[in-house]
Amino acid sequence: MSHPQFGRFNMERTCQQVCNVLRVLGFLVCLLSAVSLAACAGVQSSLAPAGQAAERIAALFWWMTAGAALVWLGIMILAIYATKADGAHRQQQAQRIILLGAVLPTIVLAGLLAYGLHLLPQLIAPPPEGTLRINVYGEQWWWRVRYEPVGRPAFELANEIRLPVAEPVEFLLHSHNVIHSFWIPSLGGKVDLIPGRVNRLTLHPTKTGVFRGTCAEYCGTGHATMAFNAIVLSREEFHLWLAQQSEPVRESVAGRNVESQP
Ligand SMILES: [Cu+2]
Repeated sequence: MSHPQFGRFNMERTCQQVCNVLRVLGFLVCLLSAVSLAACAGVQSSLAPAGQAAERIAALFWWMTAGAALVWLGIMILAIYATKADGAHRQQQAQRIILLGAVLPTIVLAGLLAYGLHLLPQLIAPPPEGTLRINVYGEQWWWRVRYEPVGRPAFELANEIRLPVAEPVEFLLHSHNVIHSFWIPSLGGKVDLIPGRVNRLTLHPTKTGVFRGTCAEYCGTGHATMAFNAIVLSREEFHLWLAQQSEPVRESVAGRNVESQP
């Protein structure tokens, strides 16, 4: 049987240890948050959204972060409360702690699940009729991008995709070799390119600019360099560029422009 003084001493020491651990954890959380927030900007960040899908995914990320922080804070408060439990009421306090420790995470996680499920139909909704379609082929290890404008000759780009702002674009994703994954973090989520089938992804840019896309599935020795630029232009600039790309090629010979047949 422990001495009352000895028992109180242990409790105070435990409280002190918990407070010290919380201080260290608080410092680490602040440090990690500062480092993480510094990495939120840039041309390849899903936390600097420039597209409708990316905005929804970023919102989900921040709600999940807030939910995790709330659960962590609640559990820490309950842990401190537990160390201060009075012996006479320990049984009653233990029941409260168990109840709150089960209820709080359940409510927070259920809310996050409902929010995530609510976003799903918006993220995979098919595009409206007449949406611009761009074929993307995953090569080893580069991206072949093929435009097929209606009533005009098709043309291809390498490691570059041009898009209009404020318009949905549907990507048809092909692969004839291995599995790749098409991802422009600033514009939306990722979708795999799987040999033998054509996957679809709809993106809707909301800002002009140059964003970086990448392959998000290890596909061989050149995987790390399999990146591309997604250039989002104003509608006028994009449609002018599209019309120019479909024009016959002009070659400069001895200072003269010579038009070749398409
Ligand atoms: Cu790849």
